[in-house]
This record gives sequence, C-alpha cells and structure tokens, in this order.
Amino acid sequence: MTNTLYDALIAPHADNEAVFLECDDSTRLTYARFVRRAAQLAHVLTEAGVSPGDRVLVQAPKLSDTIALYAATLQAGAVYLPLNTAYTQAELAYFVEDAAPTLVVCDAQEEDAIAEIAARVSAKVLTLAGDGGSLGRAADGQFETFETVARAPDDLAALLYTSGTTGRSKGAMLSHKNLLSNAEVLTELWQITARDRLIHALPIFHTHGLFVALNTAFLSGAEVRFMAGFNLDAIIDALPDATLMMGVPTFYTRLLDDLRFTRDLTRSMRLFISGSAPLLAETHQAFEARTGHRILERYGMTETNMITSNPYDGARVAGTVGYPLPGTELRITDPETGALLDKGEIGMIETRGDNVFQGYWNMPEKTAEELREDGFFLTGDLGIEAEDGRVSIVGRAKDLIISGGYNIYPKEIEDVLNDVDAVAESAVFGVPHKDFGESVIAAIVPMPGKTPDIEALKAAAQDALARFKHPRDYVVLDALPRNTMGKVQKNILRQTYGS
Ligand code: MCA
Ligand code: AMP
Repeated sequence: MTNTLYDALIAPHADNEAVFLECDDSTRLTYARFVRRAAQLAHVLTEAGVSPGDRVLVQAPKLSDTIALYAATLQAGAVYLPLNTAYTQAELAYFVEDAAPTLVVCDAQEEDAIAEIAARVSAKVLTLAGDGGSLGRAADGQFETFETVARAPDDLAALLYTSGTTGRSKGAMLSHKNLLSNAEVLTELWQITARDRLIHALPIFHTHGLFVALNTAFLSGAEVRFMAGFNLDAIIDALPDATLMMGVPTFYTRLLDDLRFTRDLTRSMRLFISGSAPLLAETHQAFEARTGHRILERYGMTETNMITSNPYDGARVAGTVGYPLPGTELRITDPETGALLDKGEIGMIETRGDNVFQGYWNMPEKTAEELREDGFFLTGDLGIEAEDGRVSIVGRAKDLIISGGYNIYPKEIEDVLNDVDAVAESAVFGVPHKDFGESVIAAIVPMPGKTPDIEALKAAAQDALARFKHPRDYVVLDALPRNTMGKVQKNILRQTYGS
C-alpha cells in the first residue's frame, strides 16, 4: 500500500529518535514519538467514521497534537481542512456547510457553539486543547501503529479555503503530489537538513506555516522550535540556537524594531525566509545592515504552493521574488486578452506545474475561470520578468488587501457593511501600515438624507468577520470616486486616505 505524502513525510521517521518539536514549555517530542501519536489519532479518526476522501475540518490551537492530527488525517487517507482560529461562528458555518466534513475538530472552549453548526451536516465534533481535549484523550489509549490507507499522487490531501473577489471563499483542492513536489523542491533549494533548527512562529492553518515550514521539516528531519504564536521575546531567546526562520514581513520589521536584535544574536542563523506579502526593499536593506543576513524572499499562493524563490547561492535581490522553482513554469500575459507578453512587460503572472492545485471544491465555473485548459493558473498578481527570468511583483489585478500576511478580500467586507441600515454602498480598501504592511479602511456612502451609525457598522463586522478583517477606520463620503465605466477607483481612495 502506498500513500504518497505519508510515505514521504512521516513514515521514514518511525525510528527517528531525533527531536522534532521543542515547545514553549521546553517539552521535546521526538520524530518517532510523533509518528506513534499520529497513529493513535488515526485510530480515533476511523472510529469517528472518517473514511478515505472525507474532510476533517480543524479549527484548533497551535499544539503538537494539531500537527499530529494533520499526519493522522493523511495516514487515514482523509483530507485535511485547517481554518484560521480567528474566524467567527458565521464564517465557520459557511466552511462547514460547503465542505461537509465527517469530523470537526475544534478548541475545547468552542465545542458547544460548533456542535450546533456541525450538526447541520451531521458531522461529529471532537476537541483539542493543551490538556488533550476529547480527541487527545481518546487517542491516549489507542495502538501506536496504524495501517496506512493507500493514496495515489492525484488524490486530495488538503482543502484550504481562500477568500475570493466575489466575496465567497473557495476551497483550493491540493493533491498529495501538489504538496510533496513543492516540499521536495524547497527542501533542496533552501538546503534544509536534519542539522537545521527552524524557528516556527507562524500559524499552522495556512500554506506558509503548515506546508512550507512543516513539510520541509518532515522531509529533512529538521528540528522545529515550535512557538504558540509570534512572541518577540521567545524569538530573541531562540535565535542563538537556531539556523532557519520563516516569516511574513511583519516578523522582520518587528525584529528590527528591537535593539536586542543584533548581528551577534543571529550568528548561528543560516537563512531567514520571507513571504506571503511584499517585503519592502528598505526592510531587506536594514536587515542586512543590522545582521549581515540577506533575507531570502519567495512568492506563492494557496492554490499553487510556492512559485518562485530568490536563490540560496546567488543574488537575493530586494524587491524581487526570484526565479520560478524547478519544475514550475511561469509566464506573463496580458490581463485583458491573455496574450503572452515579452520579458520586461508588466502583466498577469500565470503558473503551471505539479505545484498547481486541482481546482476549487464544488466550484467548476470558478475553476474554469482561473485555471486555463492548458494547465496555467491565473494568479491575479501583476508581475514582470527580467531578461534573466527574475520575477518582480508590481501589483495585483485582484482587489485584495494583505495585512500582516493575512489576505483580506474587500468584497466580503463590503457585503457585510452594505447590509447595515442607512448604508447605500461602501468601498473597502487598504492603506500602508507600518506593522501590518497594509490596513483596512471603509468608505461609506449613506442613503439620501440618512446618517449611518458607525457603531452599527462595527457591530456588523464584529458578528460576521474575523477581527483581522475589521476596518480600522471609517470615512463617510457623499459618493465614491468612479471612472467613466462606473468602476470604483480605489486607487484614488488609497491616495486620499493613505496617510
Ligand atoms: C492580528 N491582528 C491583525 C493581524 N493579526 N490585524 C490585522 N492583520 C493581521 N495580520 C489583530 C488582532 O485581532 C488584534 O486586534 C491585534 O491585531 C493584535 O493582535 P495580536 O494577536 O497581538 O497580533 P499578533 O499575534 O502579533 O499577530 C500579528 C502577526 C499574525 C504575527 C503578524 O497576524 C501572523 O502570524 N500573521 C501571519 C499570517 C500568515 O501565516 N500568513 C500566511 C498565509 P485587537 O487588539 O484590535 O483586538 S499563506 C500565504 O499567504 C501564501 C501561500 C504564502 O505565500 O505564504
Ligand atoms: P493566499 O491566497 O493567502 O495564499 O495569498 C497569496 C497571495 O499573497 C499572492 O497571490 C500574492 O498576492 C501574495 N504574496 C505571497 N508572497 C508574496 C511576496 N513575496 N510578495 C508579494 N506578494 C506575495
């Protein structure tokens, strides 16, 4: 029986007594112990009725058991569906109803509220918590081996939701091959080995913290300093013994703001990697001036895993995202006509390869819009390719705000605000923000003769949307700026309110 991802990432560690995770409380979990724990969890999954191909929806804290649940889901042949822990019940309800999971795993504290939502699709609910939760406790008494369920390279391994310009989140279907091929390429390119010690402060419900960071650790057998979240003091403490760090640009600007962050502190570091949002050239330069390290910037998407990377050996150029990864094709096309553009011309970044997903869950029309018949995926990012193939991202064709590495689609927020009393229409846009890169502002146009209640707008956002999506400011306008075609000119709003 073969199971593409499990056999490559997890199974080889069955007898590996090296440390996999060191947690905040200094507890250390070996790879071998981790493999046994995943097997115990896999038994609970099958007892809960999870069959091959079923979705296991997970909105759980960042614990070693949560990673073991990812491995267990793979071993049981099911599809791992992780969700941001900041999502509200309203957001969660959409994902549960859309994905129809067999099992929902949540934080023990959320169990009652989530049980009601899970019941709508007859899903079972189990919990994870620092003290085990019902899933952790059920796993404790299980056998420490589990007969791995066969899965082929094209079978689904994960379903990751990504918001869309239409306001409805889309489930990106990622196969075993999609995830494994990307992990193999990155491990080799970034020369990750069992001698590495990775600082892991990212969330584990997105591609960056889950696949880029952890799949490469599994492949290489690296040790992971596993932090519950971004904590400056913990990172400063961990740096002298670390070799590798992956983060969003906010991580690096926050480190630079701390005087304890010095060349000496980073002496044992081999590589700092940045992604998920643009790294300002000034951050890149300040980082090198302070530490002597040149941050390696790479570019990717949920649907495509990683697409490009600056080189490990060779010039890491600030403001560029490097070259297409081995096995990944990239081309730049005219966003209107789809025609291929020449090197040096700005256009839509398209990519094709084993990295590119299988389509959107239950959304064949959306899939057809974004995934061409020849296999190229339209990223919605605008880029330029230099003569030597080096790629720079210069903008976005999609209406998207990236705040602290989290994607925020204005349409989703506008839909919520437009439903509030006295609101005729709204436009949500991003403005530069020192810490998060961008932050969210809402322009509100009232109905004639009416005054919208800002508190009501905030309350609507509170009920419907995760906190990181909430507008940080509201401006009330008589009308939105529009071009002759009637399209709202968000660039004018950004310029006007950018400061
Ligand atoms: C937290 N808050 C935010 C954000 N994070 N607001 C806007 N944008 C954010 N990203 C809010 C909280 O709700 C809270 O609001 C206040 O800011 C402070 O919260 P706190 O928890 O203290 O913040 P933090 O823990 O310091 O978090 C900031 C963070 C975190 C470390 C930058 O957002 C983070 O880990 N981001 C990484 C996201 C990520 O992994 N992205 C990868 C996506 P209040 O106090 O007002 O209630 S994968 C991807 O994009 C592709 C595939 C790729 O290429 O990687
Ligand atoms: P997501 O859909 O959450 O996976 O986010 C993917 C988006 O993040 C991409 O389409 C880009 O717009 C953005 N992104 C990721 N890495 C970078 C980067 N290094 N520079 C600029 N934007 C990036």
